Amino acid sequence: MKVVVLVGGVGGARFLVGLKALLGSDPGNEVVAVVNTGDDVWMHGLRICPDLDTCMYTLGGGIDPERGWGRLDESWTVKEELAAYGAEPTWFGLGDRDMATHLVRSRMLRAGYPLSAVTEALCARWEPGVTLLPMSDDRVETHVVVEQDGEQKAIHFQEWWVRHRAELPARSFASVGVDQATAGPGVLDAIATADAVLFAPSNPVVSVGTILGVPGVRDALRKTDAGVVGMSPIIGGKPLRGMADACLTAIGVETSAEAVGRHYGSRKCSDDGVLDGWLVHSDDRADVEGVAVLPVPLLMTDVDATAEMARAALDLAGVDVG
Ligand code: FO1
Repeated sequence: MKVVVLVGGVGGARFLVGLKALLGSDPGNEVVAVVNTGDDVWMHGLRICPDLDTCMYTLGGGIDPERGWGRLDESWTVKEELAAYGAEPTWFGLGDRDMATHLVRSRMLRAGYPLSAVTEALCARWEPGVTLLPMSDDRVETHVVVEQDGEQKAIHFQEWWVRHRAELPARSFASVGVDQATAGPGVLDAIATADAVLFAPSNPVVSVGTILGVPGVRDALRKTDAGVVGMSPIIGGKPLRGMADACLTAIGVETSAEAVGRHYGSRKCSDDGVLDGWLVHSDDRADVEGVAVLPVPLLMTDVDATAEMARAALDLAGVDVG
């Protein structure tokens, strides 16, 4: 069985751990993660790919579980030395161990390797047990139009997210480069040949939303024979982690499981919707026309709980895991 998952960062990686635990034992099962690269950024001459690295480290056992990003047992000597030179940005935490990933990636990119080949090379070390596909090999960067001191300006998503903790009101988001981008190698084919396609409980605007914006992805989702099922990242009207509420507000979507389900829309009853099913947390309710809504526990408290969530999603997608 082939399961394709659209994922972002921390929440998406946690979900993949549970899905891998559910399917991992059977060698006939394959999990393919289409990973958001809209958060990617050049810093200090290095290409940083936060969501790819969070998935790779989390599945490969190198993640710092508290932060949800970067490496376990990290040190920050290079970061301190950069700050001593006044080398901006000083607000972005580049750990010494993490730096090796960015050095290898940047060297390969400069040598002409596409991001998908770089990711494959890095995963040869980490062995995530899940195929990680960048949503695109082309540069697609999320920039945020914010209001500061009475004027509007666009800043990189990482500056908004990390430096300003998403506290500057976001007026809109732009996926810089998306119109010229093509879906990464294997992405559209994986969606077309999947037995099920799942949307991880990732940020519906800047993670899953960014992937949906890559040319061809939305069409592939509307055409695939696979069941397409999402999971709400909003529980009880709030995001569990991160700042999805600030992102949803910026695009005029209410922060609720129902509103996000409606935002993704129904494959059957709308001309651009992508869902057949939508998991909401046990105590939440949602009515989404043309979408089968199922209340189940969505708290990824441990691997078993996450595996049960994955089982419910696959079941709703019409795939029997046994
Ligand atoms: N998030 C922070 O809140 N502060 C940081 O200093 C930070 C550094 C960082 C370095 C590498 C990396 O891969 C991720 C990093 N993140 C940091 C997380 C990142 O901003 C977010 O995880 C994603 O972009 C949103 O999913």
